[in-house]
Amino acid sequence: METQLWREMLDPYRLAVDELVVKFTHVKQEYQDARMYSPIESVSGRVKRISSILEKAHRKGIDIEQIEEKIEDIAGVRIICQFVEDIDTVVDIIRKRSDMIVKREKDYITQSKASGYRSYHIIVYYTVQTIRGPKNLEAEIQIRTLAMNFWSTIEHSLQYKYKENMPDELRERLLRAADAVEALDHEMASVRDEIMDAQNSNRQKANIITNILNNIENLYHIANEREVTKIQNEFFDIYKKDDMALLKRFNKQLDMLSETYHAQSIQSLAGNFTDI
Ligand code: 0O2
Repeated sequence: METQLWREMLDPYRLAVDELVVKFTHVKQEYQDARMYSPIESVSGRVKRISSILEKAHRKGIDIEQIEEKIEDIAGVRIICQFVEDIDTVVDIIRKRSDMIVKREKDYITQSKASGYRSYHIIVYYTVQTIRGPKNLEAEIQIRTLAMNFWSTIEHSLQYKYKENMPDELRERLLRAADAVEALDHEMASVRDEIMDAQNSNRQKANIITNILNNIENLYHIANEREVTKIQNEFFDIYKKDDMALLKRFNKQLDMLSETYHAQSIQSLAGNFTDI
């Protein structure tokens, strides 16, 4: 196939990957805006390289005309989660969406591959709008934990290096590493609640500090400079004490003061701090 024809064929896949990455990143954002723990840690995507498409077609005995029909991962999106439990939540989110239809699911987590590879794959039908009209195509969504991703990235580069000739000893080491990854995920799951609490309180602290700094900045424009400097120094003293209760009380007082000046920070106006 000529380069121009490849480009024409791959263009809608590029659009699909871009759209899907935006959509899943937005899911993460929505959780964060609602101040909830996000089951999505990060999202990335890629369109399969022509050389990889050709290699896969050759490996699977697929004719060039059947590439779009038979290769399901020309468009690929990867969703990384912190914990194994989060994978189920993400799978549910995908199943419930109306802008993608699940074609099939491959659970390599309960049934890992012989290589030790673990991940959850969902092949979806997804429609993009192009100047030639709508195009329905397939995309593969890989969902895995940070630990699974670490393993598979390393193993993928080794596979690339050795092709079919990976030394047995290395293969065994990778299998042992895969077991260690599974144990790590299991161990992390048992402290998930504690980790989530810690992350939530870090996020809450960061939000309070942002709110305080916004309020101080707004007050600088309208209030007496000496008074604002005094408030700022007071904030630094409290900040150094690293006491969450003091920080919350100071934030509340500053919100009330700012309200009298009509200088409340946008975050507190949006009701972001109703429970602090
Ligand atoms: P690349 O370079 O990542 O694009 P099948 O369902 O078996 O008929 P397919 O497409 O081979 O068809 O399915 P499978 O096995 O689910 O593989 C799809 C993708 O999952 C692979 O794409 C890899 O990205 C990833 N994958 C599968 N097995 C492994 C593995 O053992 N190690 C690693 N690191 N990744 C794996 P490609 O096209 O093989 O590769």
